[in-house]
Amino acid sequence: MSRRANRFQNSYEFVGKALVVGDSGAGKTSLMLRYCRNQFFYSQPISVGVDFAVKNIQVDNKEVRVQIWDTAGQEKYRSVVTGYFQKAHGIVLTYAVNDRESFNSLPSWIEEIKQKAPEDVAIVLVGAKADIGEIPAQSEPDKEPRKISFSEGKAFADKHGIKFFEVSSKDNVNVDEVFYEMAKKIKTLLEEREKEREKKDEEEFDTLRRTTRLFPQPEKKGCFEAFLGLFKKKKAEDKVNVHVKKEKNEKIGREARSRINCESAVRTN
Ligand SMILES: Nc1nc2c(ncn2[C@@H]2O[C@H](COP(=O)(O)OP(=O)(O)OP(=O)(O)O)[C@@H](O)[C@H]2O)c(=O)[nH]1
Ligand SMILES: [Mg+2]
Repeated sequence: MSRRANRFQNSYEFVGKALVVGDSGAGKTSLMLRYCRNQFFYSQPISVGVDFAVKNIQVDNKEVRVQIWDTAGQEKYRSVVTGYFQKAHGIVLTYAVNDRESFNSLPSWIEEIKQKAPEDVAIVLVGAKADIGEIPAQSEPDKEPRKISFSEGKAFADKHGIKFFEVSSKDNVNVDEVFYEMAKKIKTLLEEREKEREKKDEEEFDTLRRTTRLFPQPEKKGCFEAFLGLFKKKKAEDKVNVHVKKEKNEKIGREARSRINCESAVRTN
């Protein structure tokens, strides 16, 4: 997933996976739908599994292809959802500003992320439904009023050293900003990993060079560099092939999940 892919004829240069997580009803699906399809539904069905959309996001003149995974927030899906953490490059942790319980759950989400996601995973905290005020709007009289202030959300984010946005999927406020920030963080993370990988490849090549007479010695400059280049290219191609295969499998999985989603329950609140 984390390969630069432009040299293999794709337009994007970085590929990453961002999960949108948080309690049920926090506004995850609405956030993704607003961002990916510019849609909003007052009555959004409860998610029953995991679904994803893909967006190419331009960061510093580079294309970052982000797979955005919308997860189910209900407790019964928790272990399925956290099972995806290991492969995540980014996590959009979501609570609703009018739902204290979803805010109180944040420490346990952070704990799970620490335990199951990669150490360098990028996290963005989102306070969703920012359009809801202390007095519910006339159009949504059944909605709980706002319970968590901006400063309370910000204090939590600062304490954990993560970036914070209040967003409204309904009014399309700060939605693009969340995913742009995520793409930026994913790009940095992938660049760091790429550097790390190149260093390892060179070390591996060096070990091979020292242990076999087939490889040229560094004194033979041009020849040595050509061999090192070929070695790196082969390793990169191997990884891209794995990536292409994975995307294919994920597409098949997505079609199956879409069928399941058609049977999803309708929210009752
Ligand atoms: N006023 C307002 N309502 C919102 C906003 N975002 C989501 N909602 C509403 O909140 C409810 C829950 O939103 P969802 O996006 O389904 O929440 P979810 O986090 O995906 O929930 P699960 O799928 O159960 O995990 C829906 O009725 C949405 O219409 C928002 O920005 N403003
Ligand atoms: Mg949902």
